[in-house]
Parts: sequence; C-alpha cells; structure tokens
Amino acid sequence: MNGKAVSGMMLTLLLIGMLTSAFNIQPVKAESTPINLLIDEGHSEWLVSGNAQTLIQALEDNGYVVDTFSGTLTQSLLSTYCVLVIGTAWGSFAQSEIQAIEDFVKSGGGLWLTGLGWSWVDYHPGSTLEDYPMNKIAQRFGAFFNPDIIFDPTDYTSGPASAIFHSPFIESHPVTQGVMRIGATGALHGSISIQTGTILITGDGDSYGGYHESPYPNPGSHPPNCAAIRYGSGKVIVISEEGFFVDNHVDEYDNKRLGLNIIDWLGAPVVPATVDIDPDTANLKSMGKWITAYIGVPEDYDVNDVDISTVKLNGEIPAELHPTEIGDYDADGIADLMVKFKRQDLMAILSVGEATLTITGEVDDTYFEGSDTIRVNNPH
Ligand SMILES: [Ca+2]
Ligand SMILES: [Ca+2]
Ligand SMILES: [Ca+2]
Repeated sequence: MNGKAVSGMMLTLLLIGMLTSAFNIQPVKAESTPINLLIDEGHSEWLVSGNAQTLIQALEDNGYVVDTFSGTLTQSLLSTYCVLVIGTAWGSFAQSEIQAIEDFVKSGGGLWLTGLGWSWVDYHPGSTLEDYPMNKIAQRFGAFFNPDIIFDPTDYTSGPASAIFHSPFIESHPVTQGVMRIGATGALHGSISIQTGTILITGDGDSYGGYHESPYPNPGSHPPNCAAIRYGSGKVIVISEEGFFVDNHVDEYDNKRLGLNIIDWLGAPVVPATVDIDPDTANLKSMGKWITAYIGVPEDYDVNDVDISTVKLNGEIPAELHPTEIGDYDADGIADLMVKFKRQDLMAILSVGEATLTITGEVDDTYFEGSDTIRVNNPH
C-alpha cells in the first residue's frame, strides 16, 4: 500500500467516524438543559460556596450550573433547580421552608443533606437532636442524624474517632462508582439511621458508634454513614458529614468522586417505566417459584438497552439474570422486557394486603422507575 492509499483510507475512516458521531449525537433525549443546583446558605450552613470551591469548580467543569441562595426557600424558587444542597445547617428552617423542600423532592427534585449530630448536641446545650435543623428536614424522608461518632480502631486518619470508610463496606451504587475510600483527616464522622432506602457506606467489621449514645454500639454493627433514599418522584442523599467535601478535604481519598457522583445521581432525570407484575394476586405460600415483571420504557429508549444487573424490585431484590425475554406483552406495539424475581426473596418484604412494588434499573445509563400494585392474600 502506498502512502497516498493509506491517507485516502485514513480520510475515509475519519469521515465515517465524523458521520457516525454526528448520527450518535442527533437522536439523543432532551438533555440539553444543564443540571443546575442550589446551595442553601441562609441557615448557618457549614458547607457553603466559600469552602467548597474545589467541588464547585469540578461541577462547573462538568457543565453544571451552581447557584447559592441565602433567603427563604420557597417551592417556586426550588422548582427551577434540579438539586438542592443543604450542608449541615445550624440555623432553623421555617415550617413553610421544610414543606417546600419536601414538595420539591416529592415532585422529582434531588436533595443532598449533610449533617453531624454530635456537633449539634455538643454546641447547643439544652437542645435535643429533634431540634437539630438537619433532622427536622431529614425526618421528612425517614432519615435521622445520630449523636454518635463512628470509631474504627484499625482504619482512621488521625485516631480511631476519625474513621476511614472503605471498600467493600461501600455498597455498589451509581453514587459510589469509583469510590473505594472516604475520609477527612481529623474529622469525626457520625452515623445515620434510615427507615427506607439504600445504605451506601458503613463502618467496617471492627467499627462502632461511640462518644454519645449510638444505635450501633458494637463492633460488627456496621454504622451507616451515607444512604440514598427515593421519595415520591425524587431522591435524597444523606451523609454524615460535610467535612468530606470542603476544600481542605475534598482531594483526600475518593471524596471528590463521591461528591460529583452524588450530584450526578441526584440530578439525573428518572425515566418513567411501565411495570406490570404478574400475578396480580399472590398467595404468599403458593405463588410459584418466580414472580414476573414486564417492563416498558418510553419511546426514546429501548428495553434492549436495559442493564439487567441493575434491575431491582423495591430497591433490594435483584432480578434474575436468566431467564429474561423481550416481547410485546401488552400488545401496544412497543417491546417490553420480562424479568423474574425469586418468590422467596419477595416473601420477606410482603405482607397481607395491597402492595406497591417498584422496579428500578438503568436503561442507557439513565435510571428508570415504575410501579405496579398487587394484592397479597392470607396464606391459608
Ligand atoms: Ca477497621
Ligand atoms: Ca399486574
Ligand atoms: Ca408493549
């Protein structure tokens, strides 16, 4: 092959490449609006734009729009944002603000809450954790910042009270992708409790909650430090504390990756999926080995692009990788995906009566979510 032929081929390849990428770009969904986030600074927060420049710069480099606000939070203000960040507030929120925050999440917003129970208690004598502004908000979503400090006698930055959280005690989740270790030199992290949701980061086998009273007092109780919660159409991340993300510490360990992932996850739109669970009525004792779900995604997406390994029922039961099948089960001309879940796994979370089962997963690296209701009969 002479030089001319080679460069001719290169040119052809280049042209094909350009055409391909042009075609790849064209049919993409309505993602042109940048994700914008609001950092609340009106309630004596410990994480503010002034000490989170590194993270904010990284977000802006990724195309995010970051605003700050120090007035009264209202629903109409929040509705113009994808993500709200409240970083360890010590100032109180009006009831109307807490309601606006709850409504914001319910209607699809992403909320990032950091808090540190022990520091609130220590610096506000006579006040309780129920008075803690962060808990007044967190409790709306079934979460709570505890007054303890997570100790780890073997993994720490500057003493057992400054634990380093590390893999494999970091749950596999979009928020923890590429996150192996989390820590902030000299900072004393607390634990959280959640009613529903996914615990993402916990202490390891010899860590425990101490200092003030902890729900996780024993080694091996794996005190949770961070969790992801779905609420209404929205999402909440709760993490104790803000220290991981301030300029002094954000470049330690994988803190910055975690911070960026949190915003990515909170800001990502959720694709509404149609879900039909079969059977409609289940007898806990005799409903067969499997429960089947048919999943449909909107036009812009293709069920062939669903990553089966991400499909979960109620956030905890994984879909079986086999069998799966694609067909038009509801005969509406659009392909649906059939997946199966183990009946045994389901029995653990079902009780008699109506049950709403939510299926989540990723299609084309975007989250989808859909629900169906089944009736559970008395097993006699
Ligand atoms: Ca340890
Ligand atoms: Ca059904
Ligand atoms: Ca269909």
